[in-house]
Amino acid sequence: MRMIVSDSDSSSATAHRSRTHSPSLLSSPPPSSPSPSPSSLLQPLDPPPDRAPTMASVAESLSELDIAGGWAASAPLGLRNNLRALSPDQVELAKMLLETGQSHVFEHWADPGVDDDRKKAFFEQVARLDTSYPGGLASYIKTARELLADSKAGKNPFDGFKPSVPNGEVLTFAEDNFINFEETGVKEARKAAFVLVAGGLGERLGYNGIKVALPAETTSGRCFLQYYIESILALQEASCRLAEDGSGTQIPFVIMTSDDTHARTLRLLESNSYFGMQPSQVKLLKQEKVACLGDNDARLALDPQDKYKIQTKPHGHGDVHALLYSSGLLNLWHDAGVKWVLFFQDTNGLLFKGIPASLGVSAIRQFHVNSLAVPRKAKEAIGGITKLTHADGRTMVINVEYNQLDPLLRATGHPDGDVNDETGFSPFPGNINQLILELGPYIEELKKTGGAIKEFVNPKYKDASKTAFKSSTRLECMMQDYPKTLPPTARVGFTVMDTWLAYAPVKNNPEDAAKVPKGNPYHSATSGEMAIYRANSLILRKAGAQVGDPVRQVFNGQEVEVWPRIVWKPKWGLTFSDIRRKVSSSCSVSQKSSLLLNGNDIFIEDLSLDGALVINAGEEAEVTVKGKVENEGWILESIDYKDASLPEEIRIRGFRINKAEHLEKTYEGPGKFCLEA
Ligand code: UGB
Repeated sequence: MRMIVSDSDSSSATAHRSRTHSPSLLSSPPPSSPSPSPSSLLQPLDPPPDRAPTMASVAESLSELDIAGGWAASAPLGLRNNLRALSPDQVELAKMLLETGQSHVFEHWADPGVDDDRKKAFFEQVARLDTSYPGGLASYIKTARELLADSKAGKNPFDGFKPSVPNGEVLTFAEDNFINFEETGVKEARKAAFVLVAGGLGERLGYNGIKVALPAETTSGRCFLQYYIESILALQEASCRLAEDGSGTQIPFVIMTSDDTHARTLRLLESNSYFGMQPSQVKLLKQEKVACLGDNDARLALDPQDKYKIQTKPHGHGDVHALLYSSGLLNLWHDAGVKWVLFFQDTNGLLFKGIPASLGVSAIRQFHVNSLAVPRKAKEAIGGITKLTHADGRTMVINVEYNQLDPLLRATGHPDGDVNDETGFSPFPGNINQLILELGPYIEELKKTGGAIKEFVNPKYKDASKTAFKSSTRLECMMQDYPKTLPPTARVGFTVMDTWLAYAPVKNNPEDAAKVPKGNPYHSATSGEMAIYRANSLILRKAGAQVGDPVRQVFNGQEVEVWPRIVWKPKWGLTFSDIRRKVSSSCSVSQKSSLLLNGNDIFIEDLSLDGALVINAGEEAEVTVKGKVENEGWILESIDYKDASLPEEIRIRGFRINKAEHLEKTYEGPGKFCLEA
């Protein structure tokens, strides 16, 4: 199915600049005919025959635009010489650029007849930048000028606000209230939609592919996207099973992509049959980049390789709200009975372990906004959830980004800034950027804002005079800033969970990770994988199993705990109650072991494992596992991340698995089976 949200009539040759946000919205499977891209809004040289303006109408439009005198008289020569070759729309755009102080973009323009294709492409790009930003390019430039002036003046964006530690729901895994919240969360899941923001390239990670294609761990080799989809499907199945009316629901799944990630994300889905999801369940929304700014006057930066092109950079994950709103999906979901929208990021392999309980918190506490959080180490590169109280009495509970928390604290009577307290952690819970929004109030808010999120600018100045930038900058926005415009009546809360359970992102390359201050998390591919083994081992321990203590090993210069490599399909263990039902206290798994559970109804009874065991069970196979399994197992071997003969996804971990020996059993079913070793 193809979804078009922008007004397709606006693709006519004579269309005037639209003031609505019209993103490229692509659904999956890909449309059979090409989507109208914003670039099709302008067709100066070869409009379709039925839309082709006549010579007389062009002349009329141009005279209306007054290209002979007025504004055009003061235009740079490069533009003036080309004016008569431009379409009325292009003239309009040129005028807007001059009015917003951008005449420099035309200064080097060649005479008519030279570089005409590049000039056409220039206007297509300007039209795209104009239509894809709420309020248009002029509004972008105006905001940029204001924010750059604030930045130069060193203005604190939180001026007048005092930070304090807010109250929220703090959960401890496996306690009774955690189990109750999980149960409620699973019931609610059939009324949820999931949104993954995956437009970022992950430059910090130094990986050339898209991050969602990286294996979350290398024991099963399951990539992040597969893990997310299988987890959503597991929730869908469990939730529908509990539905009183017995109705089946398909949980919608949106992925926000960008030009950097779109094609590869689609390819990953298609070449893996959407990892078991119905293609119609998945929608890709592509965010556009925004124009770069070269100086404090918000003069647009031209691409150093192509003077007919404006340099662009990503606008940040905050785009997701405007994209969702303008796509029309939110209303469709609302009409279909969806109540919750869950937002999440691209590389957290523990993500879904915290989802059922936090969705339960949203439902029971009736939170319009629920931010998931973990205890935060001071200076850790995650935002802090903070209560801000203004001198005039206004308050809000909001994420203060990691680079802003320290200056804010110092400016408000905390001379040491962002430091740990006596618990060894920052008093501000760490934002892991998983948000649960209640759909009804979310739609109401977006009707007012169109999904526009308060932006910020972060120029890197050449020197203390703050008059020049080291490189061009741009405006950015963050999805967690959504609550900033909410009224004080909005129910904004958060849920804190144990880090070991819910948060292990993969963001840093090996060299940077190795330099992280001692005691702070590495957030690397190495630590992300080890965190999955640790969480699964700790969960099995909580369920009663005896799981060997970890050993400490160094990979890629990072010292990590190596626990047994226990991995299961999301369907096997969606909640703690599920897992407890499937594992008996008389089983044991030694540190050197690997246990891979590829099935749903696998019951671990009196298993004693010292080696590697793989169990594959079909949908209708119920397998009970008993006895002693001993073999050489799967051994972790250190590798050098600089060894270019190895694949990048292995190098960034610093180890590979040598599958020396294992026992593998497969049960297709239907039926009951017993593996008695
Ligand atoms: N992303 C997009 O989809 N589009 C963009 O334009 C940019 C990013 P980063 P960072 O949980 O660890 C966030 O770069 O700077 C996607 C929070 O702001 O990984 O580490 C991208 O694909 C911070 O408060 O974000 O900071 C990825 O999925 C803290 O919570 C996601 O956005 C931190 O994450 C995040 O991009 C964290």
